[in-house]
Amino acid sequence: MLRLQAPLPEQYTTASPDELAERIAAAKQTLGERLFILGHHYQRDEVMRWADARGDSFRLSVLAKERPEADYIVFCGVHFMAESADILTGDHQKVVLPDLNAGCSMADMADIDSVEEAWESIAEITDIERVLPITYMNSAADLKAFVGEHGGSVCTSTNARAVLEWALNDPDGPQARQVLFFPDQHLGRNTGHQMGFTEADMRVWNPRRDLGGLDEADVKDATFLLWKGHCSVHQRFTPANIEAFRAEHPDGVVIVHPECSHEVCVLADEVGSTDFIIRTVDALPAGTVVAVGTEIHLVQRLDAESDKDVRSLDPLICPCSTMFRIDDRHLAWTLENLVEGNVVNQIAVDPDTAHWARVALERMLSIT
Ligand code: CIZ
Repeated sequence: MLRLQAPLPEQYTTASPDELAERIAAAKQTLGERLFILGHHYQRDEVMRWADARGDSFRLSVLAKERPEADYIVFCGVHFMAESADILTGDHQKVVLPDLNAGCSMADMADIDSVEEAWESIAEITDIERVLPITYMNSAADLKAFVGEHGGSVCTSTNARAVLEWALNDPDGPQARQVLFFPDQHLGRNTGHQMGFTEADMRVWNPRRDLGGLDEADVKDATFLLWKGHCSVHQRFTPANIEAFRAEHPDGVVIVHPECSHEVCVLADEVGSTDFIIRTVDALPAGTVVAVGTEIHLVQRLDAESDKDVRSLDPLICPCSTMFRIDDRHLAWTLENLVEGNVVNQIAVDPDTAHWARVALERMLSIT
């Protein structure tokens, strides 16, 4: 999706890191309680040092909601995260993304037109009342709204299993026969396996092909229709990375994110969300060598801030290039504009979309 960030004025592009740090500190002090800076786990350190709270996308949005005194929520993350914060916070709060080009390539792999088209195609050949749409938190607000309107739920990488159990197995839940899960096929597949389903119960829906590239029989039979989307960072990790690490560190521990492929997840010692990874590393004995399959800034921070030897599962380093767009220059520009009373890069979700997206988010909260 094209989101155009205007080039920054020269005073920001030419400033030294020290100068930028002084200016950010001064603006932050001037704005005081009116400002709340959120730092996603994948942010670089030069940005993270200014964050009032660190966390994953959902936790940060909830923290913003719990800070009604903050007029400005500066979300150092990516576009869908700022949208979620806008959906959950009060009308008087303005959510700002320091660089509009900080999108999420996975979220962009499912757009509302393709999802509506898929839904109509599925409805032509199955009982659509028994199909439930489930979207990962990492999706645009209009997809969350679609899900809310069609009785489904958002899920995070922490609660995907609970949400899918509710969708398919809970006697008090919707008792769906099938789920359309988007945009990350890997989270859907890994969670399905955890629940005891097999590949035979799953089909990948390719939005670029008629009927998702599937036969009618496949669409009718599959319990999981998994959208053909992926995270460019997590998809890079391979079974060969795990074999190489284990050969060098037989006592080492491998922890990966559920956005990694199923082949990688079955070989890992532990699989879980960013919060899970942080807690798991924390609980290991000091000195343990740990290979982590997630975004490199979180891995490096875990290494720097823990007494474990934490390294990337892929020695070739995997940064999230869109997260990386947020830097101290954009942060300084954003904050100094706020001091002047100019709200730049506000992310505002229209009221109708926000309403239905909130329904899907609240459904998730009521399940988990
Ligand atoms: O939802 C998030 O913040 C992401 C990107 C992953 C996670 O596991 O927390």
